[in-house]
Amino acid sequence: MERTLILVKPDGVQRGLIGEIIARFERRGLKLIGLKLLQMDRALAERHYAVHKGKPFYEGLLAYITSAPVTAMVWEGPNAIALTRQTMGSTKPGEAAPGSIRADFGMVVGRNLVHGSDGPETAAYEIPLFFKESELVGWTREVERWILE
Ligand code: DAT
Ligand code: MG
Repeated sequence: MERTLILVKPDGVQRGLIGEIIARFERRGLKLIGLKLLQMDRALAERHYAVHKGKPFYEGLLAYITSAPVTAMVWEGPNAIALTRQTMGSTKPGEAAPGSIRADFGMVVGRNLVHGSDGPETAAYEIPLFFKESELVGWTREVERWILE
C-alpha cells in the first residue's frame, strides 16, 4: 500500500484549516496512519526541502515553513501520492483545479497551505524525517470494503 507525507503548512495551521484539510483526505478514503503537530526548525526544513536548495524561492520557503507549527501526517492507500496531490491541487493556487485545497483556500504560491510527497522515492525520504516507524499505526478500517475493492 502506498504511503505519502502530507503537511498542513503554517498558514493552514494559523488559519484554523487543519481539520478542514484532514477531512478532505479522510472523506476521500485515504487512511491516516500517522499524525503530529510540530514546529519545524531550520535543520529539518533544509532536509525536507533539500531538492530546492539554490532556487530563488528557497530562503523564503524555509522562512515560511519554520514560521509556525505544521501538522505532519502519513496517509496510506492505493495510489495515495497521486490522489493526495490531486486533492491538494497544483503548486500555484491560481492554476489549481476548483475544489482542490489550494484553489479553495489559496491565493499565492508562497502560502499554498499543504505539502505532499511527489513520488514514491520522495515519500520514502520524507516520511522518516517526521516519523519513526514505531509512530506509524497499522490498523484495520472497518469500512475498507466500502471504499476499496
Ligand atoms: P509542491 O509543493 O506542489 O510539491 P514544489 O515541490 O515544486 O511544489 O515546491 C515546493 C514549494 O516551494 C511549493 O509548495 C511552494 C514553493 N515554490 C515552488 N515553486 C515556487 C515558485 N516558482 N515561487 C515561489 N515559491 C515556489
Ligand atoms: Mg514538492
